[in-house]
Amino acid sequence: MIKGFQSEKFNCLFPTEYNIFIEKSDTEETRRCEKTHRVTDEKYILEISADEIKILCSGKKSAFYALCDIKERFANGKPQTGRFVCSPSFRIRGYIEGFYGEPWTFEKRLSVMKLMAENRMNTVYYAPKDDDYHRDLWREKYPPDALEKLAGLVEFAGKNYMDFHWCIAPGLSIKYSDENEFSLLVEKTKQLCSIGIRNFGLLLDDISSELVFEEDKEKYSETVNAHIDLIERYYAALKEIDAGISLTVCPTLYHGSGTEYYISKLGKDISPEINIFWTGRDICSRELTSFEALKFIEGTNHKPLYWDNYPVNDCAMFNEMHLSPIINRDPDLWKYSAGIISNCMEYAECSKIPLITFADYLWDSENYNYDSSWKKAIGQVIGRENVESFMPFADHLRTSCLKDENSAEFFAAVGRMETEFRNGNKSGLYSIMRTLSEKMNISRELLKKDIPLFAELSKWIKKFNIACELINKVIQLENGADEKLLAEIDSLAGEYESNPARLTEDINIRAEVRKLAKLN
Ligand code: LTM
Repeated sequence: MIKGFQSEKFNCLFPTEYNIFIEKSDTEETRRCEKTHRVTDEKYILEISADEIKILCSGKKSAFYALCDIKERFANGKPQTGRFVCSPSFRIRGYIEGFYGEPWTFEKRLSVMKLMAENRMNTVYYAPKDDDYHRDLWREKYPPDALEKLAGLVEFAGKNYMDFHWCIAPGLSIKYSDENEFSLLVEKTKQLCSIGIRNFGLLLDDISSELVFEEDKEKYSETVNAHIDLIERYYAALKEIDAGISLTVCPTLYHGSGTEYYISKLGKDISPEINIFWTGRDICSRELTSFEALKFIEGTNHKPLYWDNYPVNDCAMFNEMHLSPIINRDPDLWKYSAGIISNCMEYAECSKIPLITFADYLWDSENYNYDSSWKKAIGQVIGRENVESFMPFADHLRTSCLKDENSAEFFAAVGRMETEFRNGNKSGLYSIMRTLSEKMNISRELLKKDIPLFAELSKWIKKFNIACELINKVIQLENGADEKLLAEIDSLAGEYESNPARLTEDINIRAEVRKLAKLN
């Protein structure tokens, strides 16, 4: 047990055995990042000895990051001693509430933002598809109570060193050539400016790629011309409100190579400072490579700002739970992109796990280890003491655009059982099955705990519970396969198969049971 003082701001215990000093120094040493050739206010240096930690940093943001880093080092016991120079790989590191489905509550938003800031993300985009005032009712101003909530988010973001970007998506109904429509867009934007927002997004994704109104066809002839005109006029209007305002756009074609006609023309014709969202080769991209980023730059004269559609699980993916760590993003991608913004799931607690791994990758992409980052992330969300027990369940929540195969640990055990089966070693086979079942049942017990993550996972937990009961029954086959037992197994298999939540799928339960019954 480490003696210490509780820090409310960091929600952790800083051990009193250590003296922690912060030295403010705004010099080349604390501001220049050698790797990225950037001058940054996010760099810090830690000098850790057996009883003392000295933080060298240029300001409050880097001091905050340093303390968050120290908190994590203490979570692993006594921190390693030495001098650590820490600075980020990617400049823009963040997430977007950009999914279809129930938008997060205010409390969930604060909770995700706090945790992501502590993991050194610096950006949050607000763009829930089902916030009516963001998309369907884009012309209408927020009612006072909703505006007050947004103001609360903006203030919280500022206190946590996060840049808050508010996005508007008028593309479902806007008449591009109508001046009155443009005035409504600017008026709405001014409402958001009034609560301190200085970063905006203009999202034109998931709309018709053809012009709808005759007046627009006449004026612009091609969709891309209407979009360039809207983006440039909007950017000019923003700059008139405040020269410091930033703009990000999401084009209608937001995936591919970046050399297609629409995106290439759009990129080359809009101001170079405007960030362009890009999801990569596909809508949900298995990989993001530096080569592809270079192609995008060649096509558009912009570095892509990745809207990374992981862990989002909306629309056709709604039965999948995307808990895996982020993988397959090139280690040197920071050189060729403006940053990465991860699109979240409507499940805020669940999103935290992959988001923390994104944060780790974005901070130090060359040294990112997805497995250790994943375990750390799970520990931060459910408590380190619960990580091991959670794993047999988490093993089944890994199918996504990143990888097809689920249940790696489970299938490794099945593989070992098959070997025993081929060798006719019945007791060896059942011994492996019992170990597997014990682990699954430990997970099952853990999942009964009152932890917010588990409430969100109820749909998948229900199915996992059936799997646990199923394996508990299958184990009984060791003592003989009577009709009653076989019928019970059959009924549980039916229940399991008809449950649409995605867990382990590629297993023919009945065929496996028939094989086992023959062993007797
Ligand atoms: O990806 C983009 C730019 N737009 C939408 C997202 O809002 C949605 O969450 C994802 C995943 O379904 N796909 C999209 O096309």
